[in-house]
Amino acid sequence: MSTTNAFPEINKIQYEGPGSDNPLAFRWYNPDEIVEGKTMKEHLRFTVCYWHTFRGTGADPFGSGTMVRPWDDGSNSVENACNRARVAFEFFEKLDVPYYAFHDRDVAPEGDTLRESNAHLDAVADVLEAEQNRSGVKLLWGTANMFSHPRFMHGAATTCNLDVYTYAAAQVKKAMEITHRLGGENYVFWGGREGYQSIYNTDMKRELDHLGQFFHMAVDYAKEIGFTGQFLIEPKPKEPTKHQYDSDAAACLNFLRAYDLMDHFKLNIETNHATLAGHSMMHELEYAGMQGALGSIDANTGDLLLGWDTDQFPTDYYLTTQTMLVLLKYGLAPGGVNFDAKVRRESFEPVDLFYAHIGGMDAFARGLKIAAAIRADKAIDSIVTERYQSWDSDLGQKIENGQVGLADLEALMLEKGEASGNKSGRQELLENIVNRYLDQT
Ligand code: XUL
Ligand code: CO
Repeated sequence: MSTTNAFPEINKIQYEGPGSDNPLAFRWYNPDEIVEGKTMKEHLRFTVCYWHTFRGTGADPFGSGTMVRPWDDGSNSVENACNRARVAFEFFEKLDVPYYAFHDRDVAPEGDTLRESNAHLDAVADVLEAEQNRSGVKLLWGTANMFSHPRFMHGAATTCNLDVYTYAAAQVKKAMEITHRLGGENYVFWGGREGYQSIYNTDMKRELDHLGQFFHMAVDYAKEIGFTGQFLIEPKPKEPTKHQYDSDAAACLNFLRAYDLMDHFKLNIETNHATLAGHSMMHELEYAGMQGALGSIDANTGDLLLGWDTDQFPTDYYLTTQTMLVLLKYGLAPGGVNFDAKVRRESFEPVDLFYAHIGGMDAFARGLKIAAAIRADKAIDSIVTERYQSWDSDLGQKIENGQVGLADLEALMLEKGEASGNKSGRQELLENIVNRYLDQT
């Protein structure tokens, strides 16, 4: 039994099947249903993100907050933070999600000094720990917010101000300790202010060297305290700075290789960040996955007509099917599907938080089923295999194994005179196949 009663009208959300018209029931997410040998719950590892769901106010650049949250007294007190944390666990349990994720400054208020902020975090962590033990809900990941406070105007690990760098290091140390204490399965770095606005005032090489050192210090400290969770970097191309260093999966992996960090980090891929980078979610997932670096996802979506990070809840079956096709291929654990998404400013009532998450969870469950059906029939794979068939030949294998050079290939083509004909890419057929599985699953 939860220790609060913030949502008295809402009982635990149950699976009722696709025919249900109950808006407070799952139509597709059936936690114990087996797909590809594992339960949906094990595949999807749904996570509620604390910052949007419990700290989002609905404020935007044109107006103040709109959200009605009867349990929140609006103060910055530790007491309010502790009460809010208890309400959050009532929400997690009613929604039947196994995980949550937070930034240090979402769960506990910033104090006047670092020491005071740490004490606030310790106090709220006591509540989080007790609530985790009571409910069985676990921590997917923790992270440090090093972008909201004005001290981070020039960055945190890439700042020109050594004192701010030192502060950031201390803050990450503490956030890692708390994540470790709460059994967090991952630890995330999103470099909110790690980037620059103008190269005129920026020593890019020096900033990136500092960032590399920062991550090495984090790796060393994890070893020191016995934290074995997965480190994750979350790519994002713009907002807030014009040039974010971790702009997409490729940029992050290049950075990790250059600074000898590949063994310690994977990526947390977010849909709206992928699209802001001019990529699709599927591209970013595949790019990370093929290099063994797919760690976790932040599930949301942007808006076709707005060019910014709108962080909407994902409801599009094509998007979730595409995402699950890649996640089933590479696996997700110890990562999860974290709803880094916020209800719209106009959806200000507590019940909207339930509708939003139920819709996102159902969309992912349906995407999982459709992707599994496509994979079972090899409906896409068989066409891809066929497309690359020429590479299965003796020559193709020799090239892939590095056994031939340009002169060998020249000799072969001089002999042959012209390349043999191409085969169709069959894109339209593949799109029709995906539609058929959408219809039938
Ligand atoms: C910002 C964003 C962050 C990270 C965690 O766009 O996605 O909330 O997920 O710092
Ligand atoms: Co995110």
